[in-house]
Amino acid sequence: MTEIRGEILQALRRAGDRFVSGEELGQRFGISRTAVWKHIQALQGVGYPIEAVRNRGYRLREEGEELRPEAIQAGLATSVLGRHMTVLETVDSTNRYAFAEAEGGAPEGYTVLAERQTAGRGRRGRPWFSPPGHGIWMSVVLRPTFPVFRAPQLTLMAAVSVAEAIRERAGVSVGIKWPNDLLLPDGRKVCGILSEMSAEAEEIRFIVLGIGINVFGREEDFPPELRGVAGSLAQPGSPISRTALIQGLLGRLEADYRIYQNEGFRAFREGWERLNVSLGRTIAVQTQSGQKIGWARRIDDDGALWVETDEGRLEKIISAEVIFDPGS
Ligand code: BT5
Repeated sequence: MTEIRGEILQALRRAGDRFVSGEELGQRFGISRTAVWKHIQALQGVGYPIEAVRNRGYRLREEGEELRPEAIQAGLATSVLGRHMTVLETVDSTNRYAFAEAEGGAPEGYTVLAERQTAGRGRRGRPWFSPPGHGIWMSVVLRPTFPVFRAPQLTLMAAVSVAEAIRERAGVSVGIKWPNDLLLPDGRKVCGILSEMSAEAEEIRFIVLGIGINVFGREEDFPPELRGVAGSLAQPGSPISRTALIQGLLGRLEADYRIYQNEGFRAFREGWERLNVSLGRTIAVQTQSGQKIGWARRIDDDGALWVETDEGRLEKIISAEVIFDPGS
């Protein structure tokens, strides 16, 4: 989002229910009314619900709100997750921030959100594109009592929780690509999950569960390397409130995390299978010991992916990158 577009958005947010005229905005930012209108159209294009009324000006509907802890907590049906919360304007990475806070003793459920990350991270040092106001960049501190080997399954559980919350609160059916991607129906990635752990021997000290969801944003708002690869939830005309989505997410995560602690991934396998878009396809998996091509057969109670190779051998994959339809 260009600097000025962000400023216009902020001005509309501050105006609340009031209409702000194109003239007033133009004067404030030293641009013409036509230029204001172009910026408004661009904001509408990424999904911000802005009303434009002749002779009155522009008004942002409630769903375009900025993130505020009090507003999020007011509608939160959790007892632990999100009860302690920090919302930052800018941070390098909410995962990095939450990790440091957890090391300093932050309690279970402590949640960090940022409007913008300057060094959002994915797995294996990959970057996560997190422009201001466009998404939900969130990290939650968990202090589970289960053993270290079960940590990767938590990411799979979280994928189910997040997918369900997105369906409930944003009305979008996303699919799960093993292990940690959520995809729009057309295959573009709309969410990534990164859990990072601090452990001593077999004991988990804490896990930071990081969730990145693109809410607003058009194709051209993504950097070239992500165009056609990444997508957002909001469409012009069907507003999504990030506050409501965060409330839904935390509610789901808390309920599912409880079940997971008692019953393990087994309790989520069916839900995962229903939402998954990985099984039954030819995939390439990039593991630490090289690339394997095969047919994704099933997922087991431990969350491992079973792949049948050309020679008919079944291989169990615990951690890898999955590439769909290799060679096509
Ligand atoms: C992930 O990694 O998908 C995990 C991303 C987790 C991000 C959250 S945001 C809050 C918290 N704080 C953080 O610093 N991180 C977490 P991975 O599977 O490695 O995928 C990374 C790849 O996804 C990149 O190499 C790009 O190809 C692609 N990518 C980057 N930004 C994207 C975006 N905004 N939308 C869709 N795809 C993106």
